[in-house]
Amino acid sequence: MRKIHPSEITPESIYHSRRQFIKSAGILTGGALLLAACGGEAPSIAPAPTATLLKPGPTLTGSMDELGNPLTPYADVSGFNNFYEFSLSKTAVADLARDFETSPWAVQVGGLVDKPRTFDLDDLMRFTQEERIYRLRCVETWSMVVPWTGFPLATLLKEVEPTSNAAYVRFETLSDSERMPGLNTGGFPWPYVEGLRLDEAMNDLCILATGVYGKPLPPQNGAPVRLVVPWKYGFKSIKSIIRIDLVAEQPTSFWSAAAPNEYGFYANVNPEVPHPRWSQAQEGRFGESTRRDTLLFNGYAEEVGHLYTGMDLKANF
Ligand SMILES: Nc1nc2c(c(=O)[nH]1)N[C@H]1C(S)=C(S)[C@@H](COP(=O)(O)O)O[C@H]1N2
Ligand SMILES: [Mo]
Repeated sequence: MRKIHPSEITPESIYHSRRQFIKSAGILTGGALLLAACGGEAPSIAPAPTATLLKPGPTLTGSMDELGNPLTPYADVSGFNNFYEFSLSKTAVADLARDFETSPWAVQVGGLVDKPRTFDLDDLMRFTQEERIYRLRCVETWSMVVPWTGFPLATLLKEVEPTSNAAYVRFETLSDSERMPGLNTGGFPWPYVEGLRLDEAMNDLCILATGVYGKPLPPQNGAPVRLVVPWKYGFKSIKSIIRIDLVAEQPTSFWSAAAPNEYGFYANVNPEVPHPRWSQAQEGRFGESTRRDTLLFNGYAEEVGHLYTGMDLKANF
């Protein structure tokens, strides 16, 4: 597989991929002005200032996912972001988050565990970091292919030794209105929280990401550490985590609390379970001008399908 040299991602290619995206976004949303939970504002036509986009580092090794899909350019991955703690505008997040201080950082892990522990950044970086190229599918129907670096969540959970009555994992994002201007946006159930069933959390595909494109995560992508659950809609992949608790009962999540009729706990990517405002049958991949069919579990059915045997996926949306 061929390496992407940093010089290949020039301002010109940024410009072209953006134009291509704007074209496909027009198809996606029908020029929509739907004010959507989980974003849904019409994409801004103005490109983000390229000076704020970090350059990819030299350690990226892969160039496509296991299905042969090329990586979404770094400029898009780091320039088009849902991170409501900073802004509801996807193209404004990178700039607003640029000076977000992520060191020192602490992730407190506790609840129903035998060995509660606080992990600082060095602790997290001591886990063997690996590259995982995953499809990222937002419930708004856009998708990307992203090369993360990180480690399986399971390796961290094993260290704290969940007790036998731990059945779910609850995650929480930092909530500091001095540093995150979007927290002043009223009407949302801050802090951003998420949850997984313990067996989902232990699945090898589920990672804590500390990097993207072979370099540390930029703030807009959830620095210094965020969850990535590639078979679920993007909103499950909670950013900038400060707390992880093992719990007995199914926890709530930010979007379920905000709009329970629209966002369920499971949020598995499924072409046959429409969102009230978006059919999920198809999706728009960044850089592509025609829509493609959505894959069950975002194409990871072989790895995670067994977690849902016998479950009604429409009722448990
Ligand atoms: N704390 C927090 N995590 C979050 C969000 C958010 O607003 N706040 N947005 C989610 C949504 S809707 C998506 S699609 C992904 C986007 O991740 P990306 O910006 O790295 O592509 O982050 C998810 N994690
Ligand atoms: Mo999303």
